[in-house]
Amino acid sequence: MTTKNAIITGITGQDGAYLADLLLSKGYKIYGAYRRTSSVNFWRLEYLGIDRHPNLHLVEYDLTDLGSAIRLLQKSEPHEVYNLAAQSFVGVSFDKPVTTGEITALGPLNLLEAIRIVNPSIRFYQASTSEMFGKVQEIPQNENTPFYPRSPYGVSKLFAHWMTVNYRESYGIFGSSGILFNHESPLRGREFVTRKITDGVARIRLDKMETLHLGNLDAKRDWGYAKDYVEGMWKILQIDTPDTFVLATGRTASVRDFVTLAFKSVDINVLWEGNEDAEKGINIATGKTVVSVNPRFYRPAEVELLIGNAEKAKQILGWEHKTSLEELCQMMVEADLKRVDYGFSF
Ligand code: NDP
Ligand code: GDR
Repeated sequence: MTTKNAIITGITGQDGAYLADLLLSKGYKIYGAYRRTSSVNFWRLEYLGIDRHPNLHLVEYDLTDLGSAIRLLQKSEPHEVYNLAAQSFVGVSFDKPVTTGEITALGPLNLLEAIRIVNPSIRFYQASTSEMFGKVQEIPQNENTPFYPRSPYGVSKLFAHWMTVNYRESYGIFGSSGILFNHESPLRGREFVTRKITDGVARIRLDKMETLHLGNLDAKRDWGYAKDYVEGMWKILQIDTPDTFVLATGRTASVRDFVTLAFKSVDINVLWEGNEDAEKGINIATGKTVVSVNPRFYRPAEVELLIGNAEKAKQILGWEHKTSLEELCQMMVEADLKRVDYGFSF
């Protein structure tokens, strides 16, 4: 068991909750940094049963304020800082590019500056993303693949990624980045496509909804399980030298594939008809339209294909994903069937 302190920003998000659970099991004292909102948002910590853990201290923090970052470090004296907070929804970043830049690009810089001022020996993890690869330059993507982000979110993350590298090289700060490919779970927000699908499939199975409306079904993603990935985040900060690592499964699937899989897990077989803007998914047994494409969900610029090569993480960290896409999808559908059945709103 460790006696270390760690700060997790974005503690109320999917990864923040799983990482807190992991670090608590290792004996860490956690300072979970969250932003002040009018209603509390700790449902994921409650879901995992850690919201009242004696080693979890929830502290208010404003990502966009340098003074707030400095006070957070002075108060909690961390050995490690995991920066998971971000405006993380790609679609919204097109509508709110400035806000996204302030939070997702400049937020991490405030933390790096605070580390430089308060205690340069603090280890820093930046939540970088496969969205930085954006437009396909090569496949599979690894740490040496050129970046070409396709959204204000991707551009903001790329700024923070290079700042982490720059503070490492300029000031010797232990700043590491995990370039994580999409990772999902029953704790995923419902605005993201996998959870939107598993929630929709559960509602359709339980006759609470007729049709799931989606955007681009052709986009391909490398989807893993969030719980596997937070283990990789921790490993990235435990080695001797700060570095950058891709975490991915090495398998890609389209949104259409994920929909088909999710329906299949509740014994609904889907037949795809039409194409592009007019594509529909039909329940073969009933003839009902269960999926319909709505161009409202298209993005101004799309990332068409992501597939990662996590060989470096395997060699240096001993990290590999453990959960298959089928297991992940099944787990998410089952969790949503229960939630819809019980009438839970999260
Ligand atoms: P979530 O969207 O679930 O969580 C984001 C967190 O950031 C929430 O706790 C949110 O708080 C917090 N946040 C947002 N804006 C602010 C702000 N202005 N000040 C303080 N906190 C803020 O994301 P994930 O858990 O899925 O992802 C964690 C990190 O990893 C993010 O940085 C994301 O961009 C990155 N990432 C995620 C991947 C994935 O597939 N999940 C892949 C690669 C990178 P609140 O609850 O109040 O909204
Ligand atoms: P992404 O995740 O943009 O990859 O970012 P998201 O689940 O939002 O989209 C994945 C793909 O699905 C397509 N899509 C839809 N997406 C949403 N949200 N809703 C729909 O109805 C829909 N229909 C089709 C999208 O166009 C896209 O191609 C996630 C976030 O967690 C980021 O923070 C993280 O950095 C990356 O993953 C890796």
